[in-house]
Amino acid sequence: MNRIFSGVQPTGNLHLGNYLGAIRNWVALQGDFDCIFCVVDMHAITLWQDPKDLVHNTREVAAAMIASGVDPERNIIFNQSQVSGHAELAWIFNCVARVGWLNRMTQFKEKAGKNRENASVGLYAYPNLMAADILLYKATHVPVGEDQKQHLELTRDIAIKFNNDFGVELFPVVEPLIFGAATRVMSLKDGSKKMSKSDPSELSRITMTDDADAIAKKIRKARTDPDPLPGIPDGLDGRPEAANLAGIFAALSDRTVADVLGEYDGAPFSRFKTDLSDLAVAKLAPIGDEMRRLMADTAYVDGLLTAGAAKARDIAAPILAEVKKVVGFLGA
Ligand code: AQP
Repeated sequence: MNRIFSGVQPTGNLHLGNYLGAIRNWVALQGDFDCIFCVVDMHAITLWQDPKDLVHNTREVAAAMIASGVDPERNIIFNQSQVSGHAELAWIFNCVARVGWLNRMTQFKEKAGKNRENASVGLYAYPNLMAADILLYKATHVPVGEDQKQHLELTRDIAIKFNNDFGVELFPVVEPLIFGAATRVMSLKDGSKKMSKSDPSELSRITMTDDADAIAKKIRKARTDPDPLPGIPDGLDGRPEAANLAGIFAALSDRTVADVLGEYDGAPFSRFKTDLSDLAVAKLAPIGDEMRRLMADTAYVDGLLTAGAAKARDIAAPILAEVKKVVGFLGA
């Protein structure tokens, strides 16, 4: 069976983009793939994290996965730092990837901002660790949102270069799985920016733990333009905020954007937003409630992550041993 690896960073404010772009798709894929889902805490510390928050947020991501329907019995769920193979393989990949490749990564440029000299080395090498996460398990498919496409191309480049350099066929060339009506959910306050955990405006994102009132308020206050909704997707050209809300509606209702627009052709945003808000509450509030229930049982969540890590280590160990032998590390 083909294997999936995917992860979410425990950096707080888990939002609708993380849900629609990643976690919800994982639920759809389980059963068809051998799945490994990871709370990537080592990625999180590439930007400063308060240690207490990191523990809380690690549990919260695990709870979000389970509450969304990822089955911890059928799939492996664990946090990255419990499996040291990620760091070991990342070091080898630091020596395979080229500085020029990393210099082209747009996420580093965005996250480091103007103060690039002061960014952590970890933030710069982040894509190498991501390649290690995936290839440590010889995963063949990676479900992600649009924003991770460039990093996945780098993972493919690293796998190909490693195989070429050492004259082996060790790593698979991974395929991204980017699907659903909302592969790039945008900020509710600015349709040109992706919805993100680090946006200073709470109103820019719907979080997975927002209650019904918060969801309704954020949708009501979401930025729109003065025109009514168009009847076909072409009518969304040049209207990023309208396109975003229509995409969210389609994704949450498992319909196409064309279908949704067919229903709301010419409707004012006031009516559309009321219906979107009811839909979002119906889909997200039960997940939020279940997350809160799971978060109250930290022993259960922690036990599950530790058990998942043991299973992940069992898969990773022979692959890492094979890599070390190929590289020429004595004792492997
Ligand atoms: N806006 C989005 N739309 C669709 N998918 C998204 N993802 C993130 N934002 C969107 C997908 O969620 C998964 C986990 O992302 P992550 O937590 O590892 O990192 P991120 O992309 O850095 O998340 P944020 O929210 O954008 O955080 P900040 O603010 O720190 O930059 C990935 O599959 C990602 O594609």
